[in-house]
Amino acid sequence: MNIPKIPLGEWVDSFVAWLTIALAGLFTFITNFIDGLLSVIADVLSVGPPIILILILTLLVTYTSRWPLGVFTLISLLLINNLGYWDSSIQTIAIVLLSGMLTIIIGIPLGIWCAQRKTVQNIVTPILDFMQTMPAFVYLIPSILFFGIGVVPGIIASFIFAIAPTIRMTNLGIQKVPKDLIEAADAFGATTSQKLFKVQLPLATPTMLAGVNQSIMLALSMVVTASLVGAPGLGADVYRAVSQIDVGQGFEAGLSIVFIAIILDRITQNLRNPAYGHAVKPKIVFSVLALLAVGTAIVVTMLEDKGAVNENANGIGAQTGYKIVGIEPGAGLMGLTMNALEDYKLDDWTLLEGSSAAMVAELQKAYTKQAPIIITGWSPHWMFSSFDLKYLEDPKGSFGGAEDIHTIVRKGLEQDAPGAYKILDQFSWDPSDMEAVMVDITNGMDPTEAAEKWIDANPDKVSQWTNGARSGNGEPINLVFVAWDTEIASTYTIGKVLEQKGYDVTLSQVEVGPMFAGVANGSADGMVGAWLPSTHIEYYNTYKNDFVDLGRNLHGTKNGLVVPEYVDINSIEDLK
Ligand code: PBE
Repeated sequence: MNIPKIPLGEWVDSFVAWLTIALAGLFTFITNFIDGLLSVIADVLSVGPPIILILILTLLVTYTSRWPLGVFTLISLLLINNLGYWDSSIQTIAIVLLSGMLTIIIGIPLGIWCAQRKTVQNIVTPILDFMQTMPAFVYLIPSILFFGIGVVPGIIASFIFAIAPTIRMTNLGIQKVPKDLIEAADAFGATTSQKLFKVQLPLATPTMLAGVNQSIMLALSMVVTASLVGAPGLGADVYRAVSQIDVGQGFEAGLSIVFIAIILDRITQNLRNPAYGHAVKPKIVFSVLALLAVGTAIVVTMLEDKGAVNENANGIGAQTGYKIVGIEPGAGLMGLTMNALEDYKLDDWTLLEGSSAAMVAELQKAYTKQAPIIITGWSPHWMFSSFDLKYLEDPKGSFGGAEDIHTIVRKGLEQDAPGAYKILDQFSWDPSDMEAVMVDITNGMDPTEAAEKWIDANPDKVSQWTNGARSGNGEPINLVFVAWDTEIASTYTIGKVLEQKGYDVTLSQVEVGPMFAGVANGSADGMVGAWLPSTHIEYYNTYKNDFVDLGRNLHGTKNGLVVPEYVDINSIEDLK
């Protein structure tokens, strides 16, 4: 059959591109609104020393779910604090609370509407099915374009993923109200809203709350995913641990998530029938809590406004919210940037963690609006040819000078596949070669095709790499790489050359830590993306006894803080 590929992806692409522009105002409004709300919630939760919130939560859990769980809450929160995950936990709780609130505000009315109108239910149900089964990662992609990186796209993606149970259970709860009660209400001449508020909702509340409880749990399960686009909190701690292969940190942060899940679950489950509800009326408890929260929120916002007046409103810091847009938490560049923040005493600044792709999306967005932005950048990179950018001067040398990229292979590859070993050893090219491949990929060419195109155009270079190398006989070669534009270009190119020489090549995309660990423990055959002597020195030193360093394949890379030309600063010192 000869049906051409339906350009579904292209259609979605252009639709999203159109939305991004058409609704830009709305998206900015939503972003600012959610960001603002979230920082108020986080500020309220972190007013005073941790012990205050710990005690409040302990009392609340004791009240809803008996004292043994109260004791558990006290101990687990003290442990979280002791391990150093308190601030992250506050962030996570704030994110989950906000997603939960949005779920209730939007989900319950929708659920009621579904229960009242069959047509609405028939339309909403398949949409909910779709929202729940579409991998949550997928929502992150348009979310970044609409809402920029940071916590907002994470909250939106969690919200989409988590809202279904609230809608479904509200609908179900109302429909399950016995027919005869409705008939009795009708017989007494109750209006639709009287029926709803006096009969249906009270009877449906337990089911609805079960739905809200599930939504909150689903939102919590999204925290790690959301950290890929820059949401802070325990999820980011877990993601960082994965990308640096830090087993201990992964366990501690994971355990903190478990504790918070148990606490939130027990509170929301027993909200309606608190264990000690007979001793103190729920109304009183929840009113006091609400008053406390609102009161603190008002005080906190007022104090904050005062602070804002004193700041230099025109400085680059104020314009960018003291944020530097970073990339994957494990990247060497992130470590260098943290050092630079220290070297230049830039304590007010935060470095956002996310991914290279999210960083570029953010740059693209700012650039179209000519908005100020500071990113962590490196060359070679196509972004320097697509945008007018400049490196900020680095008089203290925190980012080091020009570097090399090394090829590293596993021990034993030389014996197992001498031809492949020789090709990898002889692989070497210039930044301009790499850039040529990168530009094609950015312009939409498939990486494999871009690699082939470069290989066809540069037979001399390629024949130097393959010179004297024995052809393969379908031996498997597994190359690992991180999804940085530089490494995509180099890995696909050398992979293609190996394939043309008769090897059965697999390319596996991984995080930074696993890239080094994989070659060191022999589960991968090699990689061509070790930036030395500074960027990856820590990974290099950790694993250097367990792999073979074949030396450099490229010379002349650069790392640093990068801004568009239209941003009016020239040096990292100007950030002060
Ligand atoms: N980079 C690109 C990597 C190395 C390649 C600069 C983003 C890093 O920072 O680890």
